[in-house]
Amino acid sequence: MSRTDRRTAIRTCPLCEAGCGLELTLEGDRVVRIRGDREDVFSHGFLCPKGTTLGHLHDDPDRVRTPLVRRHGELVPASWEEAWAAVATGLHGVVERHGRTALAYYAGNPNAHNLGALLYGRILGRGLGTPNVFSASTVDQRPKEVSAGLMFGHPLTIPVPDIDRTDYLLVLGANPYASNGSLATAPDWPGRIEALRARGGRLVVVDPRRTRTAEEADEHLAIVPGTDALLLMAIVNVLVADGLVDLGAVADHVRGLDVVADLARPFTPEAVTAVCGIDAATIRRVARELAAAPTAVVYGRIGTCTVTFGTTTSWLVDVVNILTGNLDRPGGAMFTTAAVGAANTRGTPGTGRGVRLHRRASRVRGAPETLGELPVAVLAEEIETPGEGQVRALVTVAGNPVLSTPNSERLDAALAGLEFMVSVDISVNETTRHADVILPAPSALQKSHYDVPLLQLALRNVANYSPPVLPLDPGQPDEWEILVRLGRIAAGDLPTADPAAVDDEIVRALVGALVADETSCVHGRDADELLAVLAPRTGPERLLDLQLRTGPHGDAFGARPGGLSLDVLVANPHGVDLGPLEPRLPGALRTPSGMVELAPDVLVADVDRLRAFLAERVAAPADGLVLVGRRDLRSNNSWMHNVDVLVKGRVRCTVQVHPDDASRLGLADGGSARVRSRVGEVVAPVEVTDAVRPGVVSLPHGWGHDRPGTVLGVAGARPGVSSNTLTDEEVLDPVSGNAVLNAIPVTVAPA
Ligand SMILES: Nc1nc2c(c(=O)[nH]1)N[C@H]1C(S)=C(S)[C@@H](COP(=O)(O)OP(=O)(O)OC[C@H]3O[C@@H](n4cnc5c(=O)[nH]c(N)nc54)[C@H](O)[C@@H]3O)O[C@H]1N2
Ligand SMILES: Nc1nc2c(c(=O)[nH]1)N[C@H]1C(S)=C(S)[C@@H](COP(=O)(O)OP(=O)(O)OC[C@H]3O[C@@H](n4cnc5c(=O)[nH]c(N)nc54)[C@H](O)[C@@H]3O)O[C@H]1N2
Ligand code: SF4
Ligand SMILES: [Mo]
Repeated sequence: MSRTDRRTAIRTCPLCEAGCGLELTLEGDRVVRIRGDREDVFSHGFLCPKGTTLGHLHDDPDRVRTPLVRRHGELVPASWEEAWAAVATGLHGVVERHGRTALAYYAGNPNAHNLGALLYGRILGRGLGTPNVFSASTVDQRPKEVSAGLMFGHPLTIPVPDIDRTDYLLVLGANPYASNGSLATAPDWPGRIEALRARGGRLVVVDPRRTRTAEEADEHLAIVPGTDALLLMAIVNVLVADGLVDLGAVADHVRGLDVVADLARPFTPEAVTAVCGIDAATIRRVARELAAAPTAVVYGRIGTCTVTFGTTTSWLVDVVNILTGNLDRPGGAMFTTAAVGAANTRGTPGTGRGVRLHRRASRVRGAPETLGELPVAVLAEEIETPGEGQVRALVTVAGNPVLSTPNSERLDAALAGLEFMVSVDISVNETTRHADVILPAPSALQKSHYDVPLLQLALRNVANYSPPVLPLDPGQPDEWEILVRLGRIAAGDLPTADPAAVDDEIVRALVGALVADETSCVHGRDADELLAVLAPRTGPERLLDLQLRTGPHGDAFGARPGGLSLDVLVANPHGVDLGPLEPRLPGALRTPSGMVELAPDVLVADVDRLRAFLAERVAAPADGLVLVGRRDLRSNNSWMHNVDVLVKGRVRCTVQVHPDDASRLGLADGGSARVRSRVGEVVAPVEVTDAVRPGVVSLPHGWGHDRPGTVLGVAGARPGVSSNTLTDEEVLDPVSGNAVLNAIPVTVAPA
């Protein structure tokens, strides 16, 4: 191929929440180079090693390119017609035999980065019509969504740390040097942290491991896993006791301060110190530093969510931000004004319906519903346990729960007992090997992109659209078309259900609702006139254009000249910068009271459990080992281990053990250890390192690629073990139903 066939494409990376701009060089349909897009308005050329592998993912010979249908026990290639017919037979059969409650749905993490799934996933959910809805959210951020929903009125109204302007950043349970940040969208967290330190700001990291982020910090507090709620309560206690509470500009919009002050009273630094492993003087000092800094912000992530006090900890993060006057001000915790999709930019500013929780419970264990879903930790028992409502068929979309959910061996076995399973995915992996039909999604390069949810949590107001880089393969439906047709078939339609017709109905209904909505910028306009403006676009592009135009930065279909539309984004492939975050209270609130709820009842009630936990731990100090997770820059949950350039080199799936523990247990660096928990055991290579706190061992998740029936040549050669063989499905954060994936009691011995 000659150089004249070379072309450049600009595209946002869909692999993690950072959303870096990429510049791809292609020869024909082959990607020959990927660099950071220096002109991207947000990432300015930053990228990580994963971002350079979109071409590898596309070219991966193991990527599923034609539908696979199970015949005589084997998954074999089939035509789309055959696959859809098999889906219809499978789903309709289960519904006829057992009713709709026998269906279940699991949506995995890449849905959050997938425009088609974001805009049309609801059609699938509605079509299935089952209460058994599960997602990766309940092994991840559900506690934060619940606490934010209760405090601010919507689960995605999550305040984000304004790290570009803050003077003091307290990070708990996050390692953005590996993860590139989460629920706080910004490319180049490392660069932003270095800029914070260069301007004289202070970084304090709370983590049982001395992570890369902790190494960059002014101070690292190696906390005992699972005890962050106690640490934060003690900080609240000091703020109150020392008279340091100052709500600042938001004071008139906050209620419940007295309740919180009261709740924190027993949690003095002296009371919690032995349990958290952080000395009382340090806790006092950090509390005072937070109050004294010109601006400061507390930020917590996975290590504060996937623990038994996940929701309470997530709540306390924002309580501290509020008590120190840092909510809704530059340098503190702020609310994004997203161009698309944000509930806090629709309806009546300052008030709304809020969130309701625990409206129903799971059939077998009675675990709580939150935000329309059940905890994925109950999925296996719902499949195994006979009776009315037993799950007999499962639909997975972009998920690998066999590696990503607690006691995954139990789920692995349960999936084998389903009557029917269909997966929309790109691989035959640990989960999809159980499917009766695999419907292949196009590769990321064949799809358009807009980060609908993640740009609602961006540290700057930006909008960035990417068209597909490569065309779809002949006969290959787009991912949104797959989801819509699957949804219609699940609802009872023929296998030939037409996604385009459903798409037309959706857009007509949305436009109709907008022109009827008194709070919308197109209220009273003629629906047909707006539909004519959106034509001839269809699919995700049309819906995105509609949302852009009617969003807070939109052109309101001509009424606000200069505003956003999809044409504007297409003309600006490096993104549109809409400026720094600005104070948004009280307008961003959607609580029924119109106030920030500092002391929501369900969280106040959970403090009893925290008090009991403290008393129990003081009376009987925990002395065994506990397991925590970790992430690596070159790995992405469970699904990028088939990319050779990422997994080559040193083995990353090791169990990290502190030297004191290693010598006590007779473990040698490079040797092998058997790690056991209540639910299972694994044997993994030992890495002796003082980066973990004594008493803590660490194993990353997403590995364990040696199961029969998977088609992952590279990953299978370096399988590693799954940490979720050890995590316990019976322990949940009772408020959010989130799984507990950290602070798992284990024993470790030489293998
Ligand atoms: N022990 C422990 N467990 C954890 C965590 C932890 O920290 N510790 N972290 C948790 C977190 S935060 C998360 S988000 C979950 C993730 O849990 P999951 O979402 O269940 O797992 P992933 O590994 O993200 O798997 C993604 C799946 O999507 C497929 N895929 C990739 N791209 C596409 C696409 O474009 N379309 C379609 N249809 N499919 C695609 C992949 O092949 C893979 O099967 O894991 C959780 N599990
Ligand atoms: N390279 C890479 N990037 C990713 C991902 C990936 O798999 N690889 N996954 C993406 C996803 S889905 C997500 S959700 C984000 C997650 O983003 P982060 O939350 O930044 O993820 P981790 O790197 O797992 O950091 C969690 C930290 O919590 C610590 N920890 C464990 N238990 C506790 C505890 O009880 N208390 C405290 N204070 N700390 C604790 C762990 O030691 C670990 O350092 O990353 C995203 N980005
Ligand atoms: S940091 Fe995330 S978004 Fe940026 S290149 Fe890496 S994987 Fe892609
Ligand atoms: Mo996640």
